[in-house]
Amino acid sequence: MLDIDAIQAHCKQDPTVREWVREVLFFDCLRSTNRTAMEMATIGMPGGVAIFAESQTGGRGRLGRHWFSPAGINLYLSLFLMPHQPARTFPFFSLATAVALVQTIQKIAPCAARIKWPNDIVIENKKVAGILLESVTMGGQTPPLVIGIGMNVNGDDFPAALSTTATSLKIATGNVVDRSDLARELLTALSEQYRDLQGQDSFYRLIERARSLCQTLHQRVSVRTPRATFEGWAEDITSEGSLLLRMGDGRTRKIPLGDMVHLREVNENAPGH
Ligand code: BT5
Repeated sequence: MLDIDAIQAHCKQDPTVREWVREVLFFDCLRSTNRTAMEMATIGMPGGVAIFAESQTGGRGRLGRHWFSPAGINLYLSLFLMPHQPARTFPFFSLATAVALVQTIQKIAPCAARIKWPNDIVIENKKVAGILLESVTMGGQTPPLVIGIGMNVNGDDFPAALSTTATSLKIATGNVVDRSDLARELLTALSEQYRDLQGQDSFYRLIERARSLCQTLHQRVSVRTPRATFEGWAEDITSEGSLLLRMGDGRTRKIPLGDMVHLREVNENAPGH
């Protein structure tokens, strides 16, 4: 079981975490932590809530996809925030979350974890964590933001459909990882990254960090947006967080963070899809 008291105490004591998380809720089993967080958001509850579940029966990925969520071995977390920032900046929270996840893994379970732009964390090309951002419009008010994180920590038994594309920290390092330590470090890293989004040059610094932790760059990729699929050479992450693709005809195309629905390497049975 997660050490609820230790995680709650950490959130009260760490001043940076306190700015973002004022309440931590734990559930044995939820349909989806994101669903619960979105319900809180839509009935107008105040933000600053972290919701953990030991298992999920309907864990969700993007576009109605499912997140495999067995009990007691992994992390399923949603943060419900009211960021006081325009909704157009929300995609940067996704990148900031990815950076925080890699930093946390490097600290608690050192291994070759990298960002698969924009919202997967992979180890040797297998998915160890996924991020799902959700929001709703609230009739002119600042919209809430729900950031869902699923991380495979000590699971080593995946359903057949995921057996070649998913991994866990335990599989990658050979060690059982203390999930409560991981949760505390993660909340600190997330809060630090989100705090940094508020400062001057903040997006610039985030992009620099994301570039250095990103495995998507400098290879051929296929990117599916809601409008079309683009194939090209992933050249850079631009200052707006877009993926810069060099197309076959030599021209470049920017795939905005907010447009990003799906990304996989060309000619590869890539994770997550
Ligand atoms: C994501 O979606 O990667 C976002 C996943 C977010 C899950 C968290 S858990 C806490 C919070 N509450 C929720 O209900 N959701 C969030 P996407 O990029 O669409 O990837 C989904 C795909 O990843 C699936 O179609 C599978 O192929 C694969 N997948 C499912 N479960 C997995 C797992 N545990 N590990 C690795 N890959 C998985």
